Amino acid sequence: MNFSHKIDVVQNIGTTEFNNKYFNPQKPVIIKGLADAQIAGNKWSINYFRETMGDVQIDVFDNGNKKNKASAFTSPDLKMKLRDYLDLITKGENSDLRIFLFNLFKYNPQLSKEFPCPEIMNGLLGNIGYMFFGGKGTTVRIHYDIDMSSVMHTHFGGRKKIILIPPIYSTLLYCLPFNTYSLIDLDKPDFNKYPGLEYINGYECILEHGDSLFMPSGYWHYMTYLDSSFSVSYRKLAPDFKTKTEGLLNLAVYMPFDKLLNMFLKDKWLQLKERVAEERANEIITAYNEVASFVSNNGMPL
Ligand SMILES: O=C(O)CCC(=O)C(=O)O
Repeated sequence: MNFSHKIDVVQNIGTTEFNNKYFNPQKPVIIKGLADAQIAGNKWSINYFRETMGDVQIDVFDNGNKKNKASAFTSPDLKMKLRDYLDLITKGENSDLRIFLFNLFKYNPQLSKEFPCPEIMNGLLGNIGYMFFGGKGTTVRIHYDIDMSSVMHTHFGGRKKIILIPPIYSTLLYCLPFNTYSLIDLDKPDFNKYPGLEYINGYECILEHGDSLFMPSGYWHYMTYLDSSFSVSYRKLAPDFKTKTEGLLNLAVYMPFDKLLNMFLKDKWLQLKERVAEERANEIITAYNEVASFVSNNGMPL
């Protein structure tokens, strides 16, 4: 595993340059202080949400719930007021509780004025900002976004570590068939069980308050909240027809099919998917080693 590749970092960027250098070629980029030009950059903090939105009832997901780890369909574990959740994650201890894909803007449309969709991400999906909260130490399991949209992920109130891996490594990351996630744990990689991980290349970065990461369509991400903090994601459809279609198929065909088989076969379905993921990775490793051994014995074929 090598995550030492560096993501380009820019201070500000116009739409033409962003499209030419990052969106169209689907290359990640960090935009420093993107939120600072908006009201949110100065105003948004955990305290701000506690004071202004504390009474909103929210769904909370518990990473400690093993059942969720093995399922694509993360269902909420708890319901509570936002104020109580924010109190819990700011007690100073590590926490497993997070808020996921929450459309807070629906409860308070003023928020979308304080942090509107960045102009460079304007498009069909541009007016929905999803919020994510996590306590210090909370991780977000490695996955890529099921709808295959590209994402501008802006962070507030602390630091978040993100490992980003290009889609070409999906098989070596043991992507479960019909799903967009993997059961590997990048904090404790098991190279005996998952030898394909040795071959993975990716990027690692830390976002600070106001920074945004552009994640191209299909990029795998593994996130760790280094501080109790929160993020907003704005999405844009992938630039090419093939990736858009893949997103549609994921949502309309693969996800419902997987849900059905999960319902009937339960653990057996997951075991079968794990086996297929391992077989697929082993095939690639074998082919790679065959080529490497040929080149080392015979030199490069000309
Ligand atoms: O920040 C989080 O909790 C998850 C964010 C995420 O996975 C996404 O924006 O696609």
